Amino acid sequence: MIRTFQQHRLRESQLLNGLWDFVFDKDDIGLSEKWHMNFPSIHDRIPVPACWNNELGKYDYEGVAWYRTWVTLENSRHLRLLFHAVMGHADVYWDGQHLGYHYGGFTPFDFTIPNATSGIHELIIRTDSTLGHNTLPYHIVDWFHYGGIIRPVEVQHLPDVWIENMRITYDMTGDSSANVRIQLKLHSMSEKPTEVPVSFYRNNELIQNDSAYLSNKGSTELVLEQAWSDIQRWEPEDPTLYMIRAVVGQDDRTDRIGFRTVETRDKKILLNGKELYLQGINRHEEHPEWGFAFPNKLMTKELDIIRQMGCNTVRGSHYPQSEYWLDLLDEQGVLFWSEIPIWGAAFPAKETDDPLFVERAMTMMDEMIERDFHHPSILFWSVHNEIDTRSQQAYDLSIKMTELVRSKDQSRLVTFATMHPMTDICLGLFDVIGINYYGGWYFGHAEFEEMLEVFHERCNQYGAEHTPVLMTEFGGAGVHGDTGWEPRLFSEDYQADLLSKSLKLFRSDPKISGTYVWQFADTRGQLQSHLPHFRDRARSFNNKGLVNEYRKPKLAYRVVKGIYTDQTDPYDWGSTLK
Ligand code: ADA
Repeated sequence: MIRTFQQHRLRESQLLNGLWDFVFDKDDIGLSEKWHMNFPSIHDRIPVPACWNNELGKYDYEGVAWYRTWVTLENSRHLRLLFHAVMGHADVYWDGQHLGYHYGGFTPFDFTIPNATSGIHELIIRTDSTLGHNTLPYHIVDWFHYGGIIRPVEVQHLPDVWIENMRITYDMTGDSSANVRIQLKLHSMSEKPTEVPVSFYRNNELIQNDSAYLSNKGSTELVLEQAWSDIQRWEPEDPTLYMIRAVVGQDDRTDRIGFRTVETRDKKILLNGKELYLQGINRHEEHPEWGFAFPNKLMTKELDIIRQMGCNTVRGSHYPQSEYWLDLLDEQGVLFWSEIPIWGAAFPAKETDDPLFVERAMTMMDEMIERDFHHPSILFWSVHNEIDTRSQQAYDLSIKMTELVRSKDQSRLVTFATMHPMTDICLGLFDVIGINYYGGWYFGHAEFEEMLEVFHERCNQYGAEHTPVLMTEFGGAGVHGDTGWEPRLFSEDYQADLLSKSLKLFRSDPKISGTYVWQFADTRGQLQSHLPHFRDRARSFNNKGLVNEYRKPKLAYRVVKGIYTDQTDPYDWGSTLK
């Protein structure tokens, strides 16, 4: 399942999950040898979706790899090939023909093939996971450089007229009323002009019948505007959702929305007009056995663990996470911070204005918003993490990114995470400011107080005196199982103590609207024996998780749970002891 609900009832779809032929192209000779027409006869087989690094003998390969599978069609059909996520560069070939190229990693892309003939078709993908100076993320980054087709590949069968896009927007006009707008983008692959019936449904109830006329191979847009007066809002404690379905001739599409407002006032974030205090964690969608191809089953358990510890929010560090995950958050009323992988701690300012990098960043942001626009759980679009926001280049990039986000979506808050809270020049550009600061880890804990004082003053100077502030990263490493009588660095005890003190400090600052502990689970780091980066990461993991990489709790989990749930007994976690 890609979503927790069925998006199409009429449109047929086949998932190409399974074993694909696979070969590394270490010397990058595949293009000149035309592997898209002559796939090497000696090859491996590898699961899709998956990261190749989790297979034996392939752990640290970064580079070009080729995949092949076959698609059999009983009859001639129009097809849509939908790639939910391929790491890095992807070139797609259908029966030897180049269908197109996509750069990215965590967002979907697609190709349509009108009148694909019946029979067996060869589908080949050339991927390249190499990170460099203008990739997202930058090549020096604190997570493992996984490669591969990490999310499903779908073959959809399209009728002549199909729904290319559905966009639902609304303006709340009262507590339980809204003006709703459903916009359809339709496309025809027919040789003849066509008229098709169109119906709209809300939770399976017909709300409008209409029709659309399309010229031969033409496109059109159709808009339905209605005033609804019986709405229940999406609230964290009662996350009411509405299924909106459009049926156009023989095609259909369902999406799901929730009605809510989000705004800021005097340093506060208001959801449905009520003040929010955010209690959160940072979550990488990563696991040592699956890499980024995170299984749905584990997401359910992960969310249970996160909710049980009293979180009402998750920061999706540092890239667009699975749609399935976002669906779960929508259903359970957990708020989400979503971002693209501009990870800047080691990203020199002078490289952040590389035109190719900027173009890729804008495209990825655009694709993320397009994909996730309807999720009520998403409150924040974050445009970058820890870039050098003391520089003019970062300022210019922030302007471009915030303009893009605001032009696409005014129903959410635009934000970023700064690692330079005392010297940042971009503070005035955002709706919300996130601070990443590692007092007690990379420097003394006492520095938090001084930092916050200088930072709050700086907000006044930079026109951010009313902007809400979140502590988006803080914490320290605790190696699972390392406990003792003294709070040594890297012990569970030190980590728990540090988080407890930090949380108490932030929670007593009325100018801070919430906290995201770094991080939920330990994650693989990118350590290489010949490179200097991240040498303090024991076991080649970032050990700042509240749970280890297999989601086993550390002392810090119980301590943070105690604070977030206001419980005196943080060990009360559903024991079955009689
Ligand atoms: C940064 C970064 C995280 C992680 C963290 C750390 O703030 O955003 O991805 O690398 O530091 O553990 O140092």
